[in-house]
Amino acid sequence: MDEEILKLLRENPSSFFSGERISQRLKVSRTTVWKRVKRLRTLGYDIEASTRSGYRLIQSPDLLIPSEVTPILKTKWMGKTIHYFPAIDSTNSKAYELALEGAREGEIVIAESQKKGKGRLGRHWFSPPFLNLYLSVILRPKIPPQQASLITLMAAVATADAIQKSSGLLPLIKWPNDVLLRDRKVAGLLNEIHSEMDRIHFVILGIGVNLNMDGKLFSREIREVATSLKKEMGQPISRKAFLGTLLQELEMWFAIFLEEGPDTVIKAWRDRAQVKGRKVTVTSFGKTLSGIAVDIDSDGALILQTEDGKRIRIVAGDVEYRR
Ligand code: BT5
Repeated sequence: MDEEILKLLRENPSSFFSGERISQRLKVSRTTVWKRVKRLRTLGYDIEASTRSGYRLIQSPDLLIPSEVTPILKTKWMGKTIHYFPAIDSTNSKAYELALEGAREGEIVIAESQKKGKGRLGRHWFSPPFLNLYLSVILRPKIPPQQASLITLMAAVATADAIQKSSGLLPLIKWPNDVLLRDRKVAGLLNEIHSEMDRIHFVILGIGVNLNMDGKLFSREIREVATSLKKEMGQPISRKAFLGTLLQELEMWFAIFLEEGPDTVIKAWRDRAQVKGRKVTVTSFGKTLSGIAVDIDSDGALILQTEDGKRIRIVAGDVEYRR
């Protein structure tokens, strides 16, 4: 109902909408309307109330609720259905559940905070409320499961481009799923797939981007390794505008991936990752290897040249850059 009240108030932003008319349109009592307006105010909506004239929306907070996000979306199909939660365990887990129940490609899950935000390998994604972006997109690409990691590369390119367009800063992608600004992690991606041997049923594309989190708010665990757009730009960013840009980039890069095949995505990834020739230490399935990153191959695996000259293909793991 909050959404409907806001919709009515937005229809005529400069004038008052009487409590009587709102209650008739929504078929609820005037007391209910007043209670809802009070609740919206606690969320940060500046709503003027006058006993004679009714209600008027003065200013909206930067929330990611559908009625704030939908009007600014320029995508064709992505994000047209938004599942919004003020707080949730994990947007990826919710999107997975929805996809199992038949949610369509392009439906998205957004939360203002996550209690159990997921990183890879059971790690935690720090997700405090109302500051950042926690997004999961349901995709149903008709590709074999071996190509699933290319979706991660595609999403990393889209996320890096959204960051660059929104901030003017130049991010760097770190294999396989980090986006860095000045060597610190500003965004992380977690893709989960549901598939059979030769067919993907769906991919959940999970993206966390630190937007307006101040340095002092970072948990101790990540203070030295993480950053946010606000920290790097020195000013806050509109979260809904960023979400709009990110969804546009994702829609575009996903189309490029499906229409042109992986090569264009891999080339774009290479341009934004500059991994070639980097000295790295890789941890993969409990083993640690050092060497020089040679490239990524057509399936998105990292090719490592070890110190004894062997070339090894790494399909999953963590990379640390060495000087
Ligand atoms: C990732 O894992 O980077 C994937 C993160 C994906 C998060 C999104 S949010 C929306 C969606 N729903 C979810 O539940 N998850 C996805 P990984 O490469 O394993 O990195 C995790 C590590 O990054 C942690 O162990 C910390 O060291 C660090 N970290 C945790 N929170 C962070 C944050 N907010 N910013 C930067 N680094 C963080």
